[in-house]
Amino acid sequence: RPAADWWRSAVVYQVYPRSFADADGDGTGDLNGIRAKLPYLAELGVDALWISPWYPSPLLDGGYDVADYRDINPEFGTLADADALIAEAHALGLRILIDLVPNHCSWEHPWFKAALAAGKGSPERDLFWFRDGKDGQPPTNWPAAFGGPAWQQLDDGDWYLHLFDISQPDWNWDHPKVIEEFDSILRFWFDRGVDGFRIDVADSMAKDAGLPDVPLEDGQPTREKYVGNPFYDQPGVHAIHQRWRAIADEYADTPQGPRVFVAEAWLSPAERLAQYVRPNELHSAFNFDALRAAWDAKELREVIDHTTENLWAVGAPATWVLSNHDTIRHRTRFGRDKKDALEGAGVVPTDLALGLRRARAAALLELALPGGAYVYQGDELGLPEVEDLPEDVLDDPTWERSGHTVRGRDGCRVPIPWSGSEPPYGFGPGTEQPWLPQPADWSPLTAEAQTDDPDSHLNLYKSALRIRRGHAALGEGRLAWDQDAPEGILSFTRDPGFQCVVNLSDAPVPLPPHQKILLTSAPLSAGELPPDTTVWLES
Ligand code: TEU
Repeated sequence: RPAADWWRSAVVYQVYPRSFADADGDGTGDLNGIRAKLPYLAELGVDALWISPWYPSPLLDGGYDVADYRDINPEFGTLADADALIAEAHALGLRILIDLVPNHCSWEHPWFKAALAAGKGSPERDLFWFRDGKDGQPPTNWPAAFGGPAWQQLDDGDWYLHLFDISQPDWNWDHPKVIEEFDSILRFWFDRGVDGFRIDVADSMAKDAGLPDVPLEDGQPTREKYVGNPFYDQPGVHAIHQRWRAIADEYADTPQGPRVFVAEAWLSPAERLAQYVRPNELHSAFNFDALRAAWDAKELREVIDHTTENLWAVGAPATWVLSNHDTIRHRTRFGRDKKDALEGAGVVPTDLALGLRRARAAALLELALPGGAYVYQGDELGLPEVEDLPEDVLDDPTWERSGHTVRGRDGCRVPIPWSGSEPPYGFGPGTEQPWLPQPADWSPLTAEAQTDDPDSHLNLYKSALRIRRGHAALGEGRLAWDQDAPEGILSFTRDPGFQCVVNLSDAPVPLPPHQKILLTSAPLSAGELPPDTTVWLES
């Protein structure tokens, strides 16, 4: 496939560095841990890695609170380790995307510290959103994503805006110095060889400077991203993306090939998301509608059609996601009742065997759809959400900020089990205590335990990725639905000669006419496709 287009169909593996692999034995994953696992990822068959933030950070939001955009968190390694990682990945044919967090920084960022020190009315404060309150109340009624108001008051009376944690002050993107700083950060990493960026909360940088309140819902400020929301999806955000695209395009004609962006924007419907991937803006955007969809044929088909129609209309590929570091792992979601799928940890009944069966079927669906796909670390091992983490280890700020009503996102961030029969499951050669405890019953889920089992989840991913690479019909392209498929069945063909059938009903269905079975997510019975099973056919 032409290198210039690699991102249109890439399978990208998300690494959450803190929890991936620990080379130095301190219990926290690191860059040298990732380097040691590059051969594993090459063998798995993915095209690229997206590495969640690796910058110096107090880790109050797992690194999405950046204190220095041009260095590596000493807990994770050094710039020299990053250079080596990039070079070694490239040598194995793996591209590297890193995370850009442009909406906010950490309160430990030197420019925020300078703004605090410089005091009310200082030019240093203009780089952020410092305002007077209204009658002792915050300047607006905006809610923070993790709970509480989006404004924090200082002793000198000023309030500063933080759409996320209080430790994450929002940058003022109306200020030229902020704009220029991020131009320079992009060039810094492009010059070091990264292939692109995942843009954190790509719909949030521009704010309505008139600072209007948001509407109330049941007496509380709404958290909805409604059209006209003063801090999400503001028209001004597109000029920023166009500027970044122009910078990426300066690198397009180098032997390394194009540098690319993927937008993280939890924006629905797909008409709104499509604005972010117009030809002079970002290259692709996570499609979270599919992640939020239930295990339901009708709903999934609607999401697939709606997404592809809107993205293709602007020439962008679709980009499928099942899990990431912010959501309940999909094995767990699919093992729950539809209405409870995205509920918090530990509160609803879950059938993990059913969840695993559906996770297998979902993997083959995701990898057969047109466009690119993301695999979150541990998806390939079939890891479930860890729902019973003791309260005293919970680290995600949503736990604290919600007044302990939300258990938070730690359960999908538990360190990866690589080998062995007990924690820390080879998380690192010298690791004694991983930063989050791993369950006692994960030994069958380790990469080592799954390597030699031909029916393992890991080997299903490997087979699917191998077939996907070699098959002309897979990756970028179009699909045609089988309009006669019975209710509960998703069936589509892709040219040349490929068919994918997913049974989301609770009864077996006959297989359509075919030449050869390429892959199934579970054994077939007498020529029939059992419930919660996907098959790839040569048609
Ligand atoms: O997430 C942005 C986001 O809007 C949500 O997924 C968010 O995690 C959720 O509303 C919390 O309940 C991105 C990152 O992926 C996330 O890890 C960061 O915490 C967040 O931005 C702030 O940088």
